Amino acid sequence: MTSFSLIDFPIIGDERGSLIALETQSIIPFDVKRIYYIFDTKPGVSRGFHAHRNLKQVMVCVSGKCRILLDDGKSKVNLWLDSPSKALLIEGLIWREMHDFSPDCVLVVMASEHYDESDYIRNYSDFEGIVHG
Ligand code: T46
Repeated sequence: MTSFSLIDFPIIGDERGSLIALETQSIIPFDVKRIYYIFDTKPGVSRGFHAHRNLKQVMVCVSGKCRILLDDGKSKVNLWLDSPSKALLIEGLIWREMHDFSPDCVLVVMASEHYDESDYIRNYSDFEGIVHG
């Protein structure tokens, strides 16, 4: 199963500017149970450094940008979330890190489950052990 992919949110634009509408099951491919956002990140701070056992998430920078590192245990990919219409879907066992937040970054995350600390794998060796069996 592909564990991450980019989603282009359709922009509804007119002479006044732009609007993006997100509906579950069509644009967001799961029922959203939780929304959180990360903002006012201090300079030089990185976040994440964990994987999830059973969680689907869509994340988008509605303002500013940040760099996301994704690691499936075999290879690592870096990508920038730098547009309100460019979202990232993560639905598998993926180690994620967020770096290089711009001062104006507001990273919005839509999640398929309520917050559950037991769903987190916060130790990289544990992550590798699970991925490689
Ligand atoms: C993820 C990345 C992209 C809550 O109480 N409820 C919540 O819904 C969340 C997300 C966090 N928290 C608490 C848990 C910690 O005490 O807020 C504190 C900071 O959470 P954390 O260190 O996990 O934050 P990040 O930025 O490292 O990771 C977050 C999400 O936790 C995670 O699921 O994928 O953003």
